[in-house]
Amino acid sequence: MSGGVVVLTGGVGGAKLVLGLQQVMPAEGLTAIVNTGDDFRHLGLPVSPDIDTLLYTLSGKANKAQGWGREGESWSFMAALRELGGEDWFALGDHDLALHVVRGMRLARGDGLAAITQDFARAWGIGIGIMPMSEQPVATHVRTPSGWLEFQRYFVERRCEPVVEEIAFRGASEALPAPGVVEAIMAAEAILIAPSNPFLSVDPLLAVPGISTALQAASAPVVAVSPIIGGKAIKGPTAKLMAEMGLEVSNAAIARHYAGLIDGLLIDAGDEAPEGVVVARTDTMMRDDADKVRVARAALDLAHGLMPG
Ligand code: FO1
Repeated sequence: MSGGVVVLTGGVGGAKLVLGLQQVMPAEGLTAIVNTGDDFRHLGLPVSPDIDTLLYTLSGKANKAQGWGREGESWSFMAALRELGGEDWFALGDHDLALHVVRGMRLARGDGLAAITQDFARAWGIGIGIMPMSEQPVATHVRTPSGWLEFQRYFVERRCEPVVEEIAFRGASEALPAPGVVEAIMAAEAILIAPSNPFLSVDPLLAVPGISTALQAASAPVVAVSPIIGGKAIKGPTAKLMAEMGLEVSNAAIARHYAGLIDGLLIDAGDEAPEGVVVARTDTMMRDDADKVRVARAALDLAHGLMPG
């Protein structure tokens, strides 16, 4: 594809699709635009979980069982931190720590998150484009019965147990798309939305005005991979969140959520097709690499089928 493929992604599920895409198409034709709504400063360090999960996944460094962080991680820093009474609810492995320290140092001297991320990707032999959605801060917060929580406090410290009544992306309306993001969207021949949590990992991207405007103006078909299989979400709080927001946990609800944005929806072979959107089916469960390749191919095929002319 001359115009290339752009994939909007966040979280572990999204990284799996990007890994599949990386195996079925040339690296220079693929650009991942990554959610930064989960980013936060922890112990004075800038942590970008969805960018880091993607870097680890695409470079083969990821702890696959855990979903986040690195394989073969060591925990000396955390042990020393605990001795000193430091906050230990958010686990920073020794190798992971280096990423945050270097990112912090470069941000402090004025480098942009996009350039830093691209340098990390190239240092680890990743050929595809990896772009943060924005270089300005966007912070996902959830409103619970006991008040607003910043995302990592909800997701990690509270293990997603509080009921979510509202979700907000603080800073999104002032945030600009990161350098290259709009150009990649406008030049794309296909735009994919990974099976990430639509409410927590995709919506922050769509909340950046310049990104949603570009997506509406783009000529490329937009295809989403549903995060729901058989009325359940595979990982994370998607299904719980949908139930708490009064949404049925179904592809119809996903299609409604993305209405006006998507032209196609890839759903699991066993699920029924929602109204009003072109669907394709495959086994969308991604366990091993063959699964990821299958789902990536099916998403690209659906996008191809929706291209004009
Ligand atoms: N998730 C956890 O459940 N517990 C952790 O201690 C934890 C630490 C962590 C450190 C770095 C990083 O990049 C991700 C980390 N995550 C942890 C996962 C993270 O909360 C999620 O990957 C995203 O924010 C949601 O997709």
